[in-house]
Amino acid sequence: MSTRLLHIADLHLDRAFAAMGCHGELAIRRRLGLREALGRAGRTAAEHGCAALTIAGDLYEHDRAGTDTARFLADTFASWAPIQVLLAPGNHDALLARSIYSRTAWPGNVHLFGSSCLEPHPLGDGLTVWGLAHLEPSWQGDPLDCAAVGGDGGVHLALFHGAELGWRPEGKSIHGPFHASHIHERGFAAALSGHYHRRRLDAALGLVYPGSPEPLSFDESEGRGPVVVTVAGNGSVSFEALTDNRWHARTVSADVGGARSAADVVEAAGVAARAACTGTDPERTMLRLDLVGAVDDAVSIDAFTVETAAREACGAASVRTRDLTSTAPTLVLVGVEGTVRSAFAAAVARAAAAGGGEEDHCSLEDTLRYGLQALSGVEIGLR
Ligand SMILES: [Mn+2]
Repeated sequence: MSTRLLHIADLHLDRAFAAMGCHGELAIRRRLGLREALGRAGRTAAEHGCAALTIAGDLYEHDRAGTDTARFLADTFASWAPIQVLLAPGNHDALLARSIYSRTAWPGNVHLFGSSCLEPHPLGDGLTVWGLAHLEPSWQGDPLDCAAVGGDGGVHLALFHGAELGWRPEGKSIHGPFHASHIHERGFAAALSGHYHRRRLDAALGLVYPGSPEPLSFDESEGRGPVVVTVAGNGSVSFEALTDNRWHARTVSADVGGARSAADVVEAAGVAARAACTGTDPERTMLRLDLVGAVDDAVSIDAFTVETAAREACGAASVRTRDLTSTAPTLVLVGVEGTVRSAFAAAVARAAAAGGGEEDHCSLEDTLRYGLQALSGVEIGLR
Protein backbone atom coordinates (compact mmCIF):
# COMPACT_ATOMS: atom_id res chain seq x y z
CA MET A 1 0.00 0.00 0.00
CA SER A 2 1.47 3.35 -0.96
CA THR A 3 0.92 6.74 0.65
CA ARG A 4 0.87 10.03 -1.20
CA LEU A 5 1.57 13.55 0.00
CA LEU A 6 1.30 16.83 -1.82
CA HIS A 7 4.16 19.20 -1.07
CA ILE A 8 4.20 22.99 -1.55
CA ALA A 9 6.19 25.94 -0.13
CA ASP A 10 6.80 29.65 -0.59
CA LEU A 11 3.29 30.72 -1.47
CA HIS A 12 3.94 34.16 0.15
CA LEU A 13 0.28 35.10 0.67
CA ASP A 14 -0.30 38.86 0.99
CA ARG A 15 2.90 39.75 -0.85
CA ALA A 16 3.04 43.39 -1.96
CA PHE A 17 4.51 42.64 -5.43
CA ALA A 18 5.91 46.18 -5.51
CA ALA A 19 9.30 44.82 -6.56
CA MET A 20 7.62 43.51 -9.74
CA GLY A 21 6.17 46.94 -10.33
CA CYS A 22 2.64 45.95 -9.32
CA HIS A 23 0.33 48.46 -7.73
CA GLY A 24 -3.40 48.92 -7.38
CA GLU A 25 -5.58 46.51 -9.30
CA LEU A 26 -2.75 44.34 -10.61
CA ALA A 27 -1.28 43.83 -7.13
CA ILE A 28 -4.73 42.80 -5.91
CA ARG A 29 -5.10 40.33 -8.80
CA ARG A 30 -1.71 38.85 -7.96
CA ARG A 31 -2.63 38.42 -4.29
CA LEU A 32 -5.97 36.83 -5.21
CA GLY A 33 -3.99 34.56 -7.53
CA LEU A 34 -1.92 33.33 -4.58
CA ARG A 35 -5.07 32.42 -2.67
CA GLU A 36 -6.36 30.63 -5.76
CA ALA A 37 -3.13 28.64 -5.96
CA LEU A 38 -3.67 27.38 -2.42
CA GLY A 39 -7.22 26.32 -3.28
CA ARG A 40 -5.89 24.54 -6.35
CA ALA A 41 -3.33 22.66 -4.24
CA GLY A 42 -6.13 21.35 -2.02
CA ARG A 43 -8.11 20.10 -5.00
CA THR A 44 -4.98 18.52 -6.49
CA ALA A 45 -4.24 16.73 -3.21
CA ALA A 46 -7.77 15.30 -3.20
CA GLU A 47 -7.56 14.24 -6.87
CA HIS A 48 -4.29 12.42 -6.21
CA GLY A 49 -5.63 10.69 -3.10
CA CYS A 50 -3.04 12.39 -0.85
CA ALA A 51 -3.10 11.66 2.88
CA ALA A 52 -1.54 15.01 3.69
CA LEU A 53 -0.54 18.34 2.24
CA THR A 54 2.84 19.53 3.49
CA ILE A 55 3.78 23.23 3.50
CA ALA A 56 7.45 24.06 4.06
CA GLY A 57 7.27 27.67 5.13
CA ASP A 58 6.72 31.15 3.71
CA LEU A 59 3.03 30.34 3.47
CA TYR A 60 2.32 34.03 4.13
CA GLU A 61 4.27 37.22 4.76
CA HIS A 62 4.11 38.07 8.45
CA ASP A 63 4.41 41.84 8.00
CA ARG A 64 1.33 42.03 5.80
CA ALA A 65 -0.87 39.11 6.81
CA GLY A 66 -3.68 39.78 9.27
CA THR A 67 -6.85 38.26 10.66
CA ASP A 68 -8.49 37.92 7.26
CA THR A 69 -5.62 35.79 5.99
CA ALA A 70 -5.74 33.69 9.17
CA ARG A 71 -9.46 33.01 8.66
CA PHE A 72 -8.93 32.27 4.97
CA LEU A 73 -6.26 29.72 5.85
CA ALA A 74 -8.24 28.10 8.67
CA ASP A 75 -11.38 27.78 6.50
CA THR A 76 -9.43 26.52 3.48
CA PHE A 77 -7.59 23.89 5.52
CA ALA A 78 -10.82 22.78 7.23
CA SER A 79 -12.44 22.27 3.82
CA TRP A 80 -9.70 19.80 2.90
CA ALA A 81 -10.45 17.35 5.75
CA PRO A 82 -9.78 14.47 6.10
CA ILE A 83 -6.56 15.40 4.30
CA GLN A 84 -4.04 16.44 6.95
CA VAL A 85 -2.18 19.74 6.65
CA LEU A 86 1.36 19.83 8.04
CA LEU A 87 2.80 23.31 8.58
CA ALA A 88 6.52 24.02 9.00
CA PRO A 89 6.97 27.82 9.41
CA GLY A 90 9.85 29.54 7.59
CA ASN A 91 11.55 32.92 7.76
CA HIS A 92 8.72 35.05 6.29
CA ASP A 93 6.12 33.29 8.45
CA ALA A 94 8.22 32.53 11.53
CA LEU A 95 6.41 31.10 14.54
CA LEU A 96 6.48 34.34 16.54
CA ALA A 97 4.28 34.88 19.61
CA ARG A 98 2.04 37.35 17.74
CA SER A 99 1.99 35.47 14.44
CA ILE A 100 -1.06 34.14 12.65
CA TYR A 101 0.18 30.64 13.44
CA SER A 102 0.20 31.37 17.17
CA ARG A 103 -3.13 33.16 17.53
CA THR A 104 -5.37 31.11 15.23
CA ALA A 105 -7.54 28.20 16.33
CA TRP A 106 -6.58 25.71 13.64
CA PRO A 107 -8.99 22.97 12.55
CA GLY A 108 -8.35 19.43 13.72
CA ASN A 109 -6.74 18.27 10.48
CA VAL A 110 -3.90 20.83 10.83
CA HIS A 111 -0.62 20.00 12.55
CA LEU A 112 1.69 22.93 13.25
CA PHE A 113 5.29 22.05 14.02
CA GLY A 114 6.34 24.23 16.94
CA SER A 115 9.98 23.51 17.76
CA SER A 116 13.21 24.50 16.02
CA CYS A 117 14.27 20.85 16.30
CA LEU A 118 12.67 18.25 14.06
CA GLU A 119 9.73 16.56 15.81
CA PRO A 120 7.84 13.48 14.59
CA HIS A 121 4.28 13.38 13.31
CA PRO A 122 3.19 9.83 12.44
CA LEU A 123 0.92 9.48 9.41
CA GLY A 124 0.27 5.74 9.81
CA ASP A 125 1.53 2.74 7.83
CA GLY A 126 5.03 3.31 9.28
CA LEU A 127 5.36 6.75 7.66
CA THR A 128 6.53 9.62 9.85
CA VAL A 129 6.97 13.26 8.84
CA TRP A 130 9.44 15.19 11.01
CA GLY A 131 8.98 18.94 10.94
CA LEU A 132 10.32 22.09 12.54
CA ALA A 133 9.57 25.80 12.71
CA HIS A 134 11.68 28.91 12.36
CA LEU A 135 10.94 30.60 15.70
CA GLU A 136 12.39 33.90 14.48
CA PRO A 137 12.87 35.35 10.98
CA SER A 138 16.67 35.28 11.09
CA TRP A 139 17.14 31.75 12.41
CA GLN A 140 20.51 30.36 11.35
CA GLY A 141 20.30 26.84 12.79
CA ASP A 142 20.90 23.72 10.70
CA PRO A 143 17.54 21.91 10.30
CA LEU A 144 19.34 18.57 10.01
CA ASP A 145 21.47 19.09 13.12
CA CYS A 146 19.66 16.29 14.93
CA ALA A 147 20.13 12.71 16.02
CA ALA A 148 19.63 10.12 13.30
CA VAL A 149 16.11 8.77 13.01
CA GLY A 150 14.84 5.41 11.79
CA GLY A 151 15.96 1.90 12.60
CA ASP A 152 12.31 0.97 13.08
CA GLY A 153 11.71 -0.24 9.55
CA GLY A 154 9.50 2.77 8.85
CA VAL A 155 9.91 5.62 6.36
CA HIS A 156 10.94 9.04 7.70
CA LEU A 157 10.57 12.30 5.84
CA ALA A 158 11.84 15.72 6.96
CA LEU A 159 9.78 18.87 6.38
CA PHE A 160 11.39 22.28 6.84
CA HIS A 161 12.28 25.67 5.38
CA GLY A 162 16.00 25.88 4.76
CA ALA A 163 18.85 26.84 2.45
CA GLU A 164 20.63 23.86 0.90
CA LEU A 165 24.17 25.16 0.67
CA GLY A 166 25.28 23.28 -2.42
CA TRP A 167 22.64 24.90 -4.61
CA ARG A 168 22.12 28.41 -3.31
CA PRO A 169 21.14 30.83 -6.07
CA GLU A 170 23.41 33.87 -6.15
CA GLY A 171 22.33 36.48 -3.63
CA LYS A 172 19.65 34.29 -2.01
CA SER A 173 19.54 34.80 1.74
CA ILE A 174 20.62 32.00 4.08
CA HIS A 175 17.97 30.80 6.50
CA GLY A 176 18.32 27.37 8.10
CA PRO A 177 21.46 26.31 6.21
CA PHE A 178 21.94 22.58 5.61
CA HIS A 179 23.80 20.08 3.45
CA ALA A 180 21.83 17.72 1.22
CA SER A 181 24.21 14.84 2.07
CA HIS A 182 22.86 14.89 5.64
CA ILE A 183 19.33 13.97 4.53
CA HIS A 184 20.10 10.27 4.09
CA GLU A 185 22.85 10.34 6.73
CA ARG A 186 20.29 11.31 9.38
CA GLY A 187 17.96 8.51 8.31
CA PHE A 188 15.49 10.53 6.22
CA ALA A 189 14.29 9.13 2.91
CA ALA A 190 13.70 12.69 1.71
CA ALA A 191 13.64 16.32 2.82
CA LEU A 192 10.55 18.21 1.71
CA SER A 193 11.96 21.72 1.70
CA GLY A 194 11.09 25.29 1.00
CA HIS A 195 12.96 28.58 0.61
CA TYR A 196 14.33 28.46 -2.93
CA HIS A 197 11.67 29.62 -5.35
CA ARG A 198 12.83 27.47 -8.20
CA ARG A 199 11.76 23.84 -8.44
CA ARG A 200 14.37 21.23 -7.69
CA LEU A 201 13.74 17.49 -7.45
CA ASP A 202 16.77 15.35 -6.65
CA ALA A 203 15.76 11.71 -6.23
CA ALA A 204 19.33 10.57 -5.47
CA LEU A 205 19.80 13.05 -2.61
CA GLY A 206 16.17 12.89 -1.53
CA LEU A 207 15.82 16.66 -1.82
CA VAL A 208 12.68 18.48 -2.97
CA TYR A 209 12.10 22.18 -3.48
CA PRO A 210 8.71 22.65 -5.13
CA GLY A 211 9.39 26.34 -5.82
CA SER A 212 6.82 29.08 -5.36
CA PRO A 213 3.42 28.04 -6.80
CA GLU A 214 3.15 31.30 -8.75
CA PRO A 215 6.08 33.45 -9.98
CA LEU A 216 7.03 36.09 -7.42
CA SER A 217 9.82 37.77 -9.38
CA PHE A 218 10.83 38.13 -13.02
CA ASP A 219 13.50 35.47 -12.53
CA GLU A 220 10.85 32.86 -11.74
CA SER A 221 10.02 32.12 -15.35
CA GLU A 222 9.94 28.32 -15.26
CA GLY A 223 6.79 26.27 -14.85
CA ARG A 224 5.80 25.70 -11.25
CA GLY A 225 3.33 23.86 -9.06
CA PRO A 226 3.08 21.30 -6.28
CA VAL A 227 5.08 18.08 -6.02
CA VAL A 228 3.40 14.71 -5.48
CA VAL A 229 5.47 12.59 -3.09
CA THR A 230 4.71 8.87 -3.25
CA VAL A 231 5.94 6.49 -0.56
CA ALA A 232 5.60 2.99 -1.99
CA GLY A 233 4.82 -0.11 0.06
CA ASN A 234 8.49 -1.14 -0.13
CA GLY A 235 9.56 2.18 1.40
CA SER A 236 10.88 3.78 -1.79
CA VAL A 237 10.04 7.46 -2.26
CA SER A 238 9.40 9.11 -5.62
CA PHE A 239 8.52 12.66 -6.67
CA GLU A 240 6.37 14.00 -9.47
CA ALA A 241 6.31 17.73 -10.21
CA LEU A 242 3.05 19.20 -11.46
CA THR A 243 2.91 22.41 -13.44
CA ASP A 244 -0.25 24.40 -12.87
CA ASN A 245 0.80 28.02 -12.40
CA ARG A 246 -1.65 30.51 -13.90
CA TRP A 247 0.66 33.53 -13.87
CA HIS A 248 3.81 33.79 -15.95
CA ALA A 249 7.00 35.82 -15.69
CA ARG A 250 8.93 36.47 -18.87
CA THR A 251 12.06 38.42 -19.75
CA VAL A 252 12.85 39.43 -23.30
CA SER A 253 15.46 41.64 -24.93
CA ALA A 254 14.60 44.24 -27.55
CA ASP A 255 17.53 45.43 -29.61
CA VAL A 256 16.95 49.12 -30.14
CA GLY A 257 20.45 49.78 -31.48
CA GLY A 258 20.40 52.15 -34.41
CA ALA A 259 17.04 53.62 -33.44
CA ARG A 260 16.71 57.10 -34.93
CA SER A 261 13.79 58.20 -32.81
CA ALA A 262 11.54 57.21 -29.93
CA ALA A 263 9.15 55.71 -32.51
CA ASP A 264 11.83 53.20 -33.56
CA VAL A 265 12.35 52.22 -29.92
CA VAL A 266 8.62 51.75 -29.36
CA GLU A 267 8.34 49.67 -32.55
CA ALA A 268 11.19 47.32 -31.59
CA ALA A 269 9.85 47.00 -28.04
CA GLY A 270 6.39 46.08 -29.35
CA VAL A 271 7.74 43.37 -31.66
CA ALA A 272 9.80 41.80 -28.86
CA ALA A 273 6.92 42.03 -26.39
CA ARG A 274 4.48 40.32 -28.77
CA ALA A 275 6.94 37.50 -29.40
CA ALA A 276 7.52 37.02 -25.67
CA CYS A 277 3.80 36.70 -24.92
CA THR A 278 3.13 34.10 -27.62
CA GLY A 279 1.73 30.94 -26.08
CA THR A 280 0.94 32.45 -22.69
CA ASP A 281 -2.16 34.08 -21.32
CA PRO A 282 -1.07 37.71 -21.72
CA GLU A 283 -3.53 38.92 -19.09
CA ARG A 284 -1.58 36.89 -16.57
CA THR A 285 1.88 37.55 -17.96
CA MET A 286 4.36 39.90 -16.33
CA LEU A 287 6.94 40.95 -18.84
CA ARG A 288 10.37 42.37 -18.23
CA LEU A 289 11.65 44.06 -21.34
CA ASP A 290 15.39 44.66 -21.59
CA LEU A 291 16.33 47.39 -24.05
CA VAL A 292 19.78 46.71 -25.47
CA GLY A 293 22.00 48.13 -28.19
CA ALA A 294 23.95 51.30 -28.78
CA VAL A 295 21.63 54.27 -29.03
CA ASP A 296 22.29 57.76 -30.25
CA ASP A 297 22.07 60.26 -27.39
CA ALA A 298 19.56 62.28 -29.41
CA VAL A 299 17.06 59.44 -29.01
CA SER A 300 14.86 59.75 -25.96
CA ILE A 301 14.07 56.46 -24.24
CA ASP A 302 11.42 57.04 -21.64
CA ALA A 303 10.65 53.92 -19.62
CA PHE A 304 7.02 54.80 -18.99
CA THR A 305 6.36 55.46 -22.70
CA VAL A 306 8.02 52.22 -23.78
CA GLU A 307 6.17 50.20 -21.11
CA THR A 308 2.83 51.67 -22.07
CA ALA A 309 3.41 51.02 -25.77
CA ALA A 310 4.66 47.48 -25.21
CA ARG A 311 1.67 46.66 -23.02
CA GLU A 312 -0.59 47.97 -25.76
CA ALA A 313 1.21 45.78 -28.30
CA CYS A 314 1.12 42.47 -26.44
CA GLY A 315 -1.69 42.81 -23.92
CA ALA A 316 0.52 41.76 -20.99
CA ALA A 317 -0.72 42.47 -17.46
CA SER A 318 2.41 44.48 -16.85
CA VAL A 319 5.60 45.46 -18.64
CA ARG A 320 8.74 46.66 -16.88
CA THR A 321 11.66 47.90 -18.91
CA ARG A 322 15.30 47.80 -18.02
CA ASP A 323 17.29 50.27 -20.07
CA LEU A 324 20.54 48.42 -20.75
CA THR A 325 21.42 50.47 -23.80
CA SER A 326 24.80 52.08 -24.23
CA THR A 327 25.54 55.42 -25.79
CA ALA A 328 26.24 55.11 -29.49
CA PRO A 329 29.76 55.55 -30.87
CA THR A 330 28.68 58.81 -32.49
CA LEU A 331 29.58 60.19 -29.11
CA VAL A 332 33.25 59.98 -29.95
CA LEU A 333 32.58 62.74 -32.42
CA VAL A 334 31.32 64.94 -29.65
CA GLY A 335 34.89 65.45 -28.56
CA VAL A 336 35.80 67.28 -31.76
CA GLU A 337 32.68 69.40 -32.00
CA GLY A 338 34.17 72.32 -30.11
CA THR A 339 30.79 72.99 -28.48
CA VAL A 340 29.30 73.06 -25.00
CA ARG A 341 28.40 69.41 -25.61
CA SER A 342 32.03 68.51 -26.22
CA ALA A 343 33.24 70.52 -23.23
CA PHE A 344 30.67 68.72 -21.07
CA ALA A 345 31.64 65.29 -22.44
CA ALA A 346 35.32 66.05 -21.86
CA ALA A 347 34.61 67.08 -18.25
CA VAL A 348 32.77 63.85 -17.58
CA ALA A 349 35.59 61.88 -19.21
CA ARG A 350 38.11 63.59 -16.90
CA ALA A 351 36.01 62.73 -13.87
CA ALA A 352 35.79 59.11 -15.04
CA ALA A 353 39.55 58.94 -15.55
CA ALA A 354 40.06 60.21 -12.01
CA GLY A 355 38.76 56.87 -10.85
CA GLY A 356 36.16 56.02 -8.22
CA GLY A 357 34.15 52.92 -7.54
CA GLU A 358 31.50 51.11 -9.54
CA GLU A 359 28.85 53.44 -8.12
CA ASP A 360 30.75 56.55 -9.27
CA HIS A 361 31.15 55.02 -12.69
CA CYS A 362 27.42 54.37 -13.03
CA SER A 363 26.47 57.85 -11.91
CA LEU A 364 28.99 59.37 -14.36
CA GLU A 365 27.43 57.30 -17.15
CA ASP A 366 24.03 58.69 -16.20
CA THR A 367 25.50 62.18 -16.00
CA LEU A 368 26.87 61.87 -19.53
CA ARG A 369 23.67 60.42 -20.90
CA TYR A 370 21.22 62.87 -19.35
CA GLY A 371 23.56 65.82 -19.88
CA LEU A 372 24.02 65.11 -23.58
CA GLN A 373 20.30 64.53 -24.01
CA ALA A 374 19.58 67.86 -22.36
CA LEU A 375 22.13 69.65 -24.50
CA SER A 376 20.72 67.95 -27.62
CA GLY A 377 17.34 69.41 -26.78
CA VAL A 378 15.49 66.07 -26.69
CA GLU A 379 13.01 65.09 -24.05
CA ILE A 380 14.88 63.30 -21.30
CA GLY A 381 13.61 59.77 -20.83
CA LEU A 382 14.13 58.33 -17.38
CA ARG A 383 15.61 54.88 -17.12
MN1 LIG B 1 10.22 32.22 0.17
